[in-house]
Amino acid sequence: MQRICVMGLGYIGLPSASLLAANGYQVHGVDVNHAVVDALNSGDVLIYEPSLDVMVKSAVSSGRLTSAVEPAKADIFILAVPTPFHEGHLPNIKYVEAASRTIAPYLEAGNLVILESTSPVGTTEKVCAWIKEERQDLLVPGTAGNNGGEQLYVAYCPERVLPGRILMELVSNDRVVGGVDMASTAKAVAFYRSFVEGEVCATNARTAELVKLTENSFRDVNIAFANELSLICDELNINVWETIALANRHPRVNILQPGPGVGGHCIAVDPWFIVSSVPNTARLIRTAREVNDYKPQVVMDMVKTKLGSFTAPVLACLGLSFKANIDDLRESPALYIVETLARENVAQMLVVEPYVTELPASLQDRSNVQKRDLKDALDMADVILLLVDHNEFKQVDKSQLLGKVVVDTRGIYN
Ligand code: SAJ
Repeated sequence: MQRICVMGLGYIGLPSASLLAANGYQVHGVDVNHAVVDALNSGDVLIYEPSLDVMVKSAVSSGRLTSAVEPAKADIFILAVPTPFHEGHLPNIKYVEAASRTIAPYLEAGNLVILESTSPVGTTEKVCAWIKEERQDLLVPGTAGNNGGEQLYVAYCPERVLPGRILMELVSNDRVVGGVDMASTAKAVAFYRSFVEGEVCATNARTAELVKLTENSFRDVNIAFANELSLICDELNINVWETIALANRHPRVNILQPGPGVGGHCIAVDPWFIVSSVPNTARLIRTAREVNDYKPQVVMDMVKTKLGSFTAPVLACLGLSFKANIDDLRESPALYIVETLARENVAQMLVVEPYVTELPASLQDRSNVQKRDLKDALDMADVILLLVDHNEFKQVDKSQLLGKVVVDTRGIYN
């Protein structure tokens, strides 16, 4: 039975580890966070993703998934650690470096190392260099001083799954696999073909790295177009939702939806990895980021104008997560807007977020902020700010909005 060591048990590492265990691999998951490891060893999961808890429980109880804070010897090592950015939008790959150096003592000739974390172009080559620094005795592709014998294989294969559909998309999506040399590509392609139903496409590591960044930058640029259009429509006093719906009737036009800004840990981050590599060339990609990052300010200005006509206004804020029907608050423009308005004390604020049991710490101690259920908040509000298009909010009866001022950033009440 082939052994796999997965470094990082977050939104990608953990679903991948449990899926691989279900596919007959012996999987050892590693996380620096003791709480994550302890929870897993008792079959518990600390993040929410549909069906993940069931899959993890079955993998742990079958003995095919173990976890610890230290790696173990394996045939395949998968690095699925975070790649955030530093101040100034510069990529921070220190967790990839730490994971590469941590696995180095466990590596043997013939092993395959796969980087799955979204990374700037050239990172997989750096993984090779870091491993070589730790293990002069290993034949590492792309590094000098190799002394013959069987080599290590190193490849990049980005994850491209959508939160909320991760387990399904890990199997059904096509994958792009790029090795640092052809032997590594071939070995990694064979591995993904063992459990992926989509097509597994072979390329080199640098292309695979750029493909991932390109996908999310493409989406960011397209959302920026919709967000800019919403500003244009506001200025011209035209309904943006109607404009988009009508323009999309053209057979070759498919405009995305404007919103309060772009959130999540991917689309709001990854385009900067391209900009930081080629700052003078990636002008459209940079501008799209700026347009999307500016949108929360526009929403806040609009809300403050509406609140201005009330003496002691009550503001209902619907949604905190970064997108519909999930509990993920990372880089959420909705959360940023609510936090900023609360700090500026613009109104008595009633926050509705059906996907979290408690308000985040940044809002908990504020005397002007309370968590409420949807009906109460709608009844009590003077102004309603719709930030996330959760299904619960879409089902609101329009009669509940009568007499209220509504700022709808997602176009569900128009
Ligand atoms: N958004 C809009 N308007 C739209 C679509 C999205 O404002 O028309 C906003 C959302 O509200 C959210 C943000 O964009 O704040 C991002 O949401 P998303 O659904 O576009 O994407 P993510 O971040 O959940 O997942 C993306 C996916 N990438 C692409 O679709 C190209 C996913 O496939 C990737 O695996 C994931 O990033 C990742 O991990 O990189």
